[in-house]
Amino acid sequence: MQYTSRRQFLASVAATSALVAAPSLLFPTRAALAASASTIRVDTRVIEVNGRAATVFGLTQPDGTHGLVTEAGQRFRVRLENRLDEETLIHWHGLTPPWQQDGVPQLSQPPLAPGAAYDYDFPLDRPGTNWMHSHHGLQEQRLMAAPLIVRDPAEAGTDIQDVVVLFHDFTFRDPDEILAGLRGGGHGGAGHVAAEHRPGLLRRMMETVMPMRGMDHGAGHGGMDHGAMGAGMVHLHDVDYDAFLANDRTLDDPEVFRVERGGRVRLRLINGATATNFWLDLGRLEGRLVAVDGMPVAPVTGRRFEFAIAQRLDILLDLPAGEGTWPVFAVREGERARTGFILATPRGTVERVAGDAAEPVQAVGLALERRLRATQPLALQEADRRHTVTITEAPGYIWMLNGASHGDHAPLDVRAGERVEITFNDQTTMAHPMHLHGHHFQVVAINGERFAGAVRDTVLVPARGSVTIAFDATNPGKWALHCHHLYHMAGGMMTTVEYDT
Ligand SMILES: [Cu+2]
Repeated sequence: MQYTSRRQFLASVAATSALVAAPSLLFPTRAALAASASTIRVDTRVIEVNGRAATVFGLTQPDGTHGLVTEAGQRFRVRLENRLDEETLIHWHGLTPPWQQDGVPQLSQPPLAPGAAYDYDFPLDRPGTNWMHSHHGLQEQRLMAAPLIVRDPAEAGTDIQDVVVLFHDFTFRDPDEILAGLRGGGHGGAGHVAAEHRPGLLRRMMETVMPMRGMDHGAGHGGMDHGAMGAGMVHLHDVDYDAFLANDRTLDDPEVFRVERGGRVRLRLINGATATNFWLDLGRLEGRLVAVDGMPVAPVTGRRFEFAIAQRLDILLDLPAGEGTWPVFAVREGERARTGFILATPRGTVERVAGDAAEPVQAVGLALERRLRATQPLALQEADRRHTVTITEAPGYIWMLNGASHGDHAPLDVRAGERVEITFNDQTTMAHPMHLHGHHFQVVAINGERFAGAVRDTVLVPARGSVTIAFDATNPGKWALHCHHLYHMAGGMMTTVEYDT
């Protein structure tokens, strides 16, 4: 949670023995948590990426903490201050507030004007690894995203070390220009040959016709990677990136978390990328996945985990006895590009790790999703109402749910108290991470095959496939339901679920 600067880190390495005790010091006491509201300032900050300075956004407390750690049973009392010279609004991804405090501009509340502040106040019933991010324009691409960790008071006495990492995809370019390029607006200019400067649908049609061409972005990104779904070609990426970040850092200068010899670690991992599905790669370690999107699942043991946009993974690690150093990676699907961080014991030697994986990884699919089982599933119940949401795309980078882009959409009709099922039917060549606000849902079918899967808030709907989710309509209001790929959402891929008490 603490974003340590390189200077601070070097200073703390000098005091290695103190670092072993540090985890408990990183978290405020319960009394301190209860005492007062937190302030989160939306501001700019400068980070270094690939040796260049980059001005990005931040969501920072007055003491410099990026994001927020709090505890279930407390109220979420946060003053959000907009210190930018533009409007903004922050969504608390994974929380289930009253709908007016959900942070979606126009739908929940007006955007926050420059210099304005807003006080959020609602109960926090549930622990979980969540995050906060802008829901305004394309601000999320410029790193307006931070962890929002709700700890379980029942775990307060345990000596599990939390390691919180937010992953992101980074570009030096202006996100508005990227979107204009995707729309075919001709913002490419001389010398720009990036894939996204061709209209998306046209490019994808070309790929379908010429599957063996090298396609969009260079190294290791051959046509074979796209065939993972079987029938027809699947398209993975709309946007090229300059870097992938883990807590703002690349593998040139990764964050090093000092861990105890033989200790137990809870990785709280957040895919805060705008347009990148990752494979989480534990390297030489084996871990137990115990929660997705902050909600507990029957443990799944493994070394590599599919990790779609906006999802969270909580992974428990029992470190080997003795000194050691363990890099943990997030690799972009279909490519070798990766980012990561390092776990190291007090005397573990931190060596440089390669910026790219040896081989391109596969497309992210639903192999893991099929294996997940909620430990707190929805009650067994027939659906009172069933909706189908069909996903389509039109030239000009227009993305639609049930044939309409956001603004022209018809809200999905739901009544309070109902068990609702929504089947996402994806007719496009891309997978879409679909996120429902204000509720947790259970994944109950993939491609029509029923099972009682994970309870979560974001699920990847595969290209040309379908996923069915179920939820109980117990939080009346106006809720966004959208693709969490930022450029798809900007292209119209959002509808709403609306119901009264
Ligand atoms: Cu999408």
